[in-house]
Amino acid sequence: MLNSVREKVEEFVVQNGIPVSELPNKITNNIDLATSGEEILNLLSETDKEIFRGWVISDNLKSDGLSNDFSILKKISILSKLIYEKIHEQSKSPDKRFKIILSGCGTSGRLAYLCSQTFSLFLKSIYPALDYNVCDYIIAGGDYALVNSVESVEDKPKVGAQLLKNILDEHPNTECVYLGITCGFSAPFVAGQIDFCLNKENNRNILACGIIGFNPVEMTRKTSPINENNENFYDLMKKLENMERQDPNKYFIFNPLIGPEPITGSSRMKSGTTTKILIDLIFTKALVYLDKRENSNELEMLDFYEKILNVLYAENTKKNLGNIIDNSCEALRNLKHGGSINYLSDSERLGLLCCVDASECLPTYGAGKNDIKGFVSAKNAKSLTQKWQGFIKNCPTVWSQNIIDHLENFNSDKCVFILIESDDEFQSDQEIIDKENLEKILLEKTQCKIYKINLSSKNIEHTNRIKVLEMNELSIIYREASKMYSSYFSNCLQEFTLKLILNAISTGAHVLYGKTYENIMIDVKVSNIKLYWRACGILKKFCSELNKEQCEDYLLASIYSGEKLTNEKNDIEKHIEVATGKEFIVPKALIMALTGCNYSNATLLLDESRNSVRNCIFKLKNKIQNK
Ligand code: S6P
Repeated sequence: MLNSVREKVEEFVVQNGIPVSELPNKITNNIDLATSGEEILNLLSETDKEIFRGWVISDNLKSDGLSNDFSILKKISILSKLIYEKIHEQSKSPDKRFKIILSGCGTSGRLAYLCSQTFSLFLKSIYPALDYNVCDYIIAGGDYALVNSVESVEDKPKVGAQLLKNILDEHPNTECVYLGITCGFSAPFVAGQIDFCLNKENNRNILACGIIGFNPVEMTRKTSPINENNENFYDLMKKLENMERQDPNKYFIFNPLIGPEPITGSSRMKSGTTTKILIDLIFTKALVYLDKRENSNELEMLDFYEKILNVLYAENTKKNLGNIIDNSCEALRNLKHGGSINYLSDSERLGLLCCVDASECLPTYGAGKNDIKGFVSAKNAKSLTQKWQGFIKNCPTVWSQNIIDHLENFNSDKCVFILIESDDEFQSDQEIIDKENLEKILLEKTQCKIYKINLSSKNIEHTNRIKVLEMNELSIIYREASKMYSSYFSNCLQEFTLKLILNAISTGAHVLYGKTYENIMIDVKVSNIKLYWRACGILKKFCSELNKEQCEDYLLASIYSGEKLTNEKNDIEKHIEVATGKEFIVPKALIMALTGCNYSNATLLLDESRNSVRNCIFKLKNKIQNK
């Protein structure tokens, strides 16, 4: 007999056999038929609401959203109290060192970085004597992966465990809270770290070990052994679940069931947003304890996020933001005629979000490195912190050099420039480019379309060429958050706002451009184990008469360009190696599976549709249905 809502939802997911993180979302099933940015926003508004209000599975079944998942809220409270006690203890006796380590791959690692920086900097501002970052981060692939895709390291549990060990070794006698993030409960990199934490020999300085993800534990990945005992991620999660039951003050599984992503599997969206909210709440609540304020209420904090959703998806904003999405899509349609989408911020914190969103379009939508870019404005690269200088060297989508040197890149009316206006407290001592001057030059010397997104407390003037996305209610919300909690919380809310806006622009522009079929990005790159199985899942979804094995065979035929397979079929790592860098693997496999044609003919059919995967599949499906 199933009692709780959670049990019923979990049972549904397990019976269905597909993890929530890989399911298509019913709300956005027809997102590829949307004809405007505003229509896309209507859909995203519904899927984002699921984070707070729950995922509607059927007329009788709905999961708890963050706002009524009391077991998760309770865990937030316990962990934040522990963090508070340790920070407080350290502020009294500085030799008692304490560290929080956030870790993840891809977007999860990027959020680990962002959240750790915002929190550490804030702590330094209230405890000037702190001479190290209380909150540290690990990202698979190192800092290079902050703005580049390095999907393959995700599959390496030993690398994950070693990096965690390195931090612990570097800080002996430091008590640590470890929080791993893997939205799909699928990244072996994070599993390796969980395995490390659960091992008694390593456990001495680990005060707490937690994981964030958005699937039932039962749906944790069961393939890929993680350790010498041949245990897989699922085995470890079962252990963790057991330990959490026995010691709920030390072990934590944060896995609210917020429903599938608007673009199937794109965990940078809802899951990334929810990850951020969970971490924001844990840290904000710890700060409230430190401040000796009245006890805080998580529901009241969540209310701030929902208020922001309401502002973002209000009719007026939707119209203006929808317009930015439309023009951003136009820029993509005109890539050959100077079209491009460019974000710019003069805050390191928000600038990182810009660069991250832009760089995620490469692996998510197969975007080219010039299609969508993030800029951090500074007079010259040298004035940025060392970390940023590293990014610039490594990343094609981050430009911080004097933009004026690159004016020729914006000299088309199809090029869109989106300036983020903020009054950021954390600006470092970088030399900020004179924004008015930049605007003047953009206006006088280029033809690009210019938009401003106002996240500051000031009003900004609209002009003929500069359109402003003004959301006056935001500054009231931020101010209230700062007054009731801390300026840290208000910064978290600002990051949340910008993340949603940028995700909507980049997703909306690519979907309108025709990059998805239904809500599925078919042309997924097969660059790690998760994506290999996702590719098989896509084939299965569109060719339901085939069994799993046949789907895998079509995928392999495409990876090996129709040649006979000479490697072991179960050597997935080898298949991924061969697939890396190849184009249109899944679309070609799908064409072969749908039509029964060979690899060369699949290539021809795709060519005939000018590589528009959506058009090709659409035509083929119609043909098959009309037979
Ligand atoms: C998803 C993004 C990926 C994931 C990464 C980690 O939109 O492109 O880089 O963040 O694969 O996934 P997970 O499930 O371990 O958080």
